[in-house]
Amino acid sequence: MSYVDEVIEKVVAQNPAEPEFHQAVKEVLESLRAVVEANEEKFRKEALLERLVNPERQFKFRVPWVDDNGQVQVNTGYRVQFNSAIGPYKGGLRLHPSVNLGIIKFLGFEQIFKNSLTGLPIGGGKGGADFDPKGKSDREVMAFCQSFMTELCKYIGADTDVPAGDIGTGAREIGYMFGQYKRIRGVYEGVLTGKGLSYGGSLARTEATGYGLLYLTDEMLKCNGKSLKDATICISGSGNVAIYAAQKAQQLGAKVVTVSDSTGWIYDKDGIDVDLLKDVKEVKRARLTEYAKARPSAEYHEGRGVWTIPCDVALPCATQNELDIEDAKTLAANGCFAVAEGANMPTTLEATEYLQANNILFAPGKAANAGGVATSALEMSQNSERLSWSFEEVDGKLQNIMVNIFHNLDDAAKRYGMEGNYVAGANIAGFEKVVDAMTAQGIV
Ligand code: NDP
Ligand code: 2IT
Repeated sequence: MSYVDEVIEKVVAQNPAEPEFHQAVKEVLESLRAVVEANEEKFRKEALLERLVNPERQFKFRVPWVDDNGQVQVNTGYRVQFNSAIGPYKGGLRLHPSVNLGIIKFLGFEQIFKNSLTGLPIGGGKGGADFDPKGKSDREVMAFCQSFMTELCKYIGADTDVPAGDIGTGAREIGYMFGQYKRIRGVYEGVLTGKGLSYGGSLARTEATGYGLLYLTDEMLKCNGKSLKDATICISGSGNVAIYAAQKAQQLGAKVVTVSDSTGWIYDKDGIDVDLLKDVKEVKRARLTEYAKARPSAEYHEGRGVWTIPCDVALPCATQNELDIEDAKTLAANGCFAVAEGANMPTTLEATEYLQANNILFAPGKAANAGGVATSALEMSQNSERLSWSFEEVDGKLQNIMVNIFHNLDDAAKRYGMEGNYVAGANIAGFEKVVDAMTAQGIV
């Protein structure tokens, strides 16, 4: 049996009931076959792949807090410190009822390669809890965040592990967590990114993932003789990534006609009104029905369905496995020519293969959404030098990073005779740097 197949089998056997983690490992290792085969003897001897798929360490902890009725609630918190070969662990904190160890491990594993692709010195990690901030008062969110950080603060630090936002963790949650870290540890340091501008945050971090997604998509289209100008775009999600993806898409001359949340979706034939969407989601924290009420051109539909609307470009920006094989077939039949992942692993393996086989340009999340973590690394740099850069300076660096990422993965795919396969290109380019650093540092 090949080394790749052996390791995939072991991962499935040793990590039962973690289907998302299996999926992420399979996607990466399958596309690394050519690289692994070229170095099989050495990699096997050094158990390189086994070391890559096993986190350096992981924490699971109790998070008790008191709700507004005086009732004690208990959630489970996680932090997986996956790989520190190229820098301190870096990755977000997801707060969502679906969170479990397998989800955090899939996200942490993806983060290793994503962070490597940014070209910046950050290792891979991820964390979170099965806490649902939706419908909670600010006081309840604060109580949860303080309890969560009371435990997490033992394992993180500006030079060891630097968490940030993800689903359910935005500026409010980062603020409460930062306050508690500082109170317990007694140090004012850049231990979290995505901070508010008044206490060490970076301009353009809020926009970075969505903007970066569009910078990379724009470059991918240009290099394939296409353009975002006048393109019709379907976006899923209506959170941090989706909102700023829609904003930048419009700035680049495209028309965004859909957004969604966990209960329904909007088709707005006149193009999404981003200011209204921001008011509904960022200020009122309301459902998309509020958007539809305020916007005569918008239709609201229950359930899922954004991929049924004909589009040129699809940008899944909500959550994992939200674009399946049936969606891929519908997109292809409707003439879609590019899919770029704003979310982490939103496209199933089967759907990804279908899109690629039908010559639809496909940019995987670990490249396409790397602008968020890249800008987090820029926030770390600013915190270290105790300076703040202008919006234009950060945004300019972000653009360069995204364009470079695209060319790195394009080149890596070409080097291995897989031109146009950006999934393979991203995995190979991300892997090469991590392997080089792991090899240089010996068996650790
Ligand atoms: P937010 O919490 O801001 O928004 C998430 C959006 O996705 C909401 O509209 C939410 O709807 C929807 N959503 C979440 N879970 C589900 C689900 N199970 N089914 C249907 N819809 C769902 O998160 P972000 O925008 O920050 O994150 C979106 C994706 O992007 C995630 O995959 C995240 O890992 C990834 N990402 C985020 C980065 C960042 O910097 N924030 C960086 C790189 C990747 P509702 O509000 O109804 O739950
Ligand atoms: O998935 C991701 O890259 C993020 N949620 C952002 C991580 C970060 O450290 O900014």
